[in-house]
Formats: sequence, structure tokens, C-alpha cells
Amino acid sequence: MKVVWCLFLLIFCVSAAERPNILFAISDDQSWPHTSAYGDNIVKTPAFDRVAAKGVLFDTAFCGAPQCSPSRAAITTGRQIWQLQEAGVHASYFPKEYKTYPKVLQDASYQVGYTGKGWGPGDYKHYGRQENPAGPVWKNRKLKNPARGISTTDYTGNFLDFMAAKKDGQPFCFWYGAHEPHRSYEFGVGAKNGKKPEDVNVPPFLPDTEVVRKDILDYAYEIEWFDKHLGNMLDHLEKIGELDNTLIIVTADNGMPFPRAKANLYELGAHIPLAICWGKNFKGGSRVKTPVSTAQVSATIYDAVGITKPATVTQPSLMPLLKGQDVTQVVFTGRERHTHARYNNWTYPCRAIRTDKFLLIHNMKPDRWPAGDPKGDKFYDIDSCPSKTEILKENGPFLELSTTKRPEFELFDVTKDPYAMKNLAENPEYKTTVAELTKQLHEQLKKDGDPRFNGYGDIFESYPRISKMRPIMGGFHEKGKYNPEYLQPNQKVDQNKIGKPVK
Ligand SMILES: [Ca+2]
Repeated sequence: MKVVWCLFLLIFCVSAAERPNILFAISDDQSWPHTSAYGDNIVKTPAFDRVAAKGVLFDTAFCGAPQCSPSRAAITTGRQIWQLQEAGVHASYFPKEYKTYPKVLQDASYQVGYTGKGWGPGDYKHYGRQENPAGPVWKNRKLKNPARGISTTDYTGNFLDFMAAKKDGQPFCFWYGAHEPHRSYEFGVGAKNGKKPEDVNVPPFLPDTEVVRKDILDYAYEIEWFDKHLGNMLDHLEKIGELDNTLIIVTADNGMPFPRAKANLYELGAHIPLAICWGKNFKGGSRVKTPVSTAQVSATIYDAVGITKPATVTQPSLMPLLKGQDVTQVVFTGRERHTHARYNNWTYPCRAIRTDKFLLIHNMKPDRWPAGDPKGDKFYDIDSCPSKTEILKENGPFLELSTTKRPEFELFDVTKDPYAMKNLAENPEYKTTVAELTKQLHEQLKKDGDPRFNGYGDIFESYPRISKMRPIMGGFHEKGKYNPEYLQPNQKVDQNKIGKPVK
């Protein structure tokens, strides 16, 4: 064993000089069509387009979950959200046993860091992690933001500080996590900066009003802020001669923060942009239609740097696809709890399978409200925003599309219905398709060890939420505590964190 290990170290040291750098850039809440490389007409994303032109543009990339922290946990660990315990729900804890690629690269002498938003929201320290799963933070540089709602973090400045601090010849692994286009937005800032409401392609699940059009322009304006800093980073790498030796991955954690998008498994909730380049290693201007998941990012990075992936990684590398090989695969995605939006802090569990033609969603608790209970300000799984106010005011079909209870199974032919509007699951013509896809989905989930398909799915209801609680929902509402009603036999938890049962 010792001999093997020494040999490994030797090979590792010899190849260390050529080890590539990693730049991972992630926007917060951006749906797949909204870059100019995909042909969107209101967003200009020259930096994303540059990465796509230099490398590979993915037409069918999905996040591990349509929510910040579970999606980011899947990216850093290379696991599905149903394989991540507490980190599979939004804003909870992060179990220590799952290795993250930034930590593995740090242990392999990479200079590692992040700026902006890493993994979060959530508490990664509770079970013993020292650093954010995205790495050590770089945050000293601030700037005057061009609009309310845009972060004052100077992403470019922090990246330059990070680069200046690394040793000569040391490879780096940097996570650029923009806070944009997460809400809130300065209302009207997109229009104020020259974007035209009449140019907006309003998705059919939103009402076509002036307010919604302007809300979408504000979202577009914030995407451009993310892209601008990415462009600065690419320019710097080019200037210092490191651009071609850097694996650059640009994506988003989940879809646009609008009703029926973010926090939903529909197309604009879980289908995200993805472009990857690495000097001359991938053929420039390639386009991949095969469905892929950002849970595959970790294995891809291990492949590029030549480190054997840790045993905890379950999702395969994208490298064969990046190298132009034919790969047949479908993707699986899902969600559990988003905010505290239901009685007893219940989740809204769903799983989905996406092929190149169909999206099949299994809503596992169809008796629950998909966007949250109609209590308090109502439907808390939808971020507060002008578009939400519009559908609440309308109180008609658009509100129903986003908030009413859904059937257990939904099937969409995304080649004809890219916004996932027409559920075909009840159509007799698609009976076989529904049966086959459901079988494939369930078999995979069982194989993955998903608690929902292995007899202890309630474990997800037990997991703590460390963000704001809303007692108005009724039932369990203790922040940071496990719900004792749903604890499972042999579940390992901090005994001091078990909440009080609800009478
Ligand atoms: Ca997000």
C-alpha cells in the first residue's frame, strides 16, 4: 500500500506543474435561455458567450435542485440531493462526511478561494466543517453598486487579491459566486438602462403586464452584472497567460426567481445555463444536447486535475461529453423543503427525470401546496417580487398555475412545450411513456439510496431550518432544531438540537 501511495505522490508531483486551474462561476437564480449564446434578445452576456465559443455550450443542463443550498451542495460534493441528508434541504446543516472538491484541491496544494456566495444559505460549521464548502472567502474589496439590489462585493477585486496571494506556479481553484440575479431588484433599473419592455418574451405562465415586463428587464440587468465580472476575470487570466490552462465552468444554481420557476422542477426552474471551456482541450463552438446535471461538476474537475475522485462522489464526469464523445444519459433532479412555507415546516418533495424529449415530475405529496400554504403573505416558496404581487392581484389563472395543488405525476413534451405548461400525464396516448419514465426514475432513486424510496422518506421533514421560521404556518416551527415527530431510527443528530414536540 505504501509503495502504491509513494508512486501516486511521485506521479502527482511530476504532473503538478501542468495541473490546470479551475474557475467556477455561478450566478444566483438564472434560467437557461437567458444568455445571448442561447439566443435571448434582452440579455447580453459576452463573457458567457466567450466561454461557449471557446468550448462547449450545453443545451440541456439541469441543477441538482432548483434552490440555492441543495444545488450548491450537489455541485461541491458530486452527489444528488437525496444523498446529502440535511444538505438536501434548503438552509440547513451540511454533514461533514461528504468531501467537497474545493477542499480536496486545497489538500492537493491548490490555492483555493471564493468570493460572493459560496454554499448557502445554511450552517456548514455545525457538524465540524471549518470553511464554506466553496473554500475560504475573499471579501475585502467593496464597490459602489450601480443599483439597489446589486451586491457591493467587488468580485473582480477579490479575484485579483486572491490571484496576487498565490505562490508562483501554484495552480488555483476559484469559485466566483455572484449574488445576482437573486432578488431584490431596484424596480425599473433595466428599463432605465436602455432595455425595452416591448422586447421581453414573457413566459406563458406569467401575465403579460408592464410590471412583469419591467421585472424581467431588472432580472436581465442583474445577469449582465454577473457576466461583466466574469469578463474581467477572463481578461485577467488572458493577460497573465493562464486562460488556456484554466478549466472554466459557468452556470447558475437554479432558475429565475419568478412564480412557477425557481423552487419548481419545471423547465424555467431547474433548467440552467452551462458553458465550459479549457484551452484547446475541447473543440471550440461545440454544442451538447445530451441532458446533464451540475451534480456532475465535481467529477469533471477531478478528471481535469488528475485526482482520483473521492468515494463519496456518485455522479459521473462530463469529460467524455466535453471531449466530443457520444454519451447516452438522462438527468434526475428533485427538491425537498425550500422555505418555511407549510404547516409543520413540511417539505414539498418532488423528483424528476428529464430526457431529451420529456420531463416527468413525481410530486410525492400532492395533498400539499406546491408553493406553500395560503397563509400569512401566502405562498412563501415564491420570492416576494412585483411579478408575485401581480398574480396575487390578478387572483385568476396565473395564480393557479403557480400555486394550486398539482397531480401526483406531470409529463411535459419539452420539444413542443418548452415552458412545461401542458401536463400530458392523464392523456391516454402517453400512458406508456409515463409508466416507463416513472419506472426508470424510481429504479434510479432506489439505487441511489433515496430515503423517499427506501422506506424512511420522513427523515427530510425532520431536518432543521436555520433561516427565518413562520409560526403562522402552525405546527413545528423551532429554528435550527430537528422536528422530533419525524426523526428516524438510527438517525444521527446532535441531541441538543432536537426540538420540542408540537402538542
Ligand atoms: Ca439561487
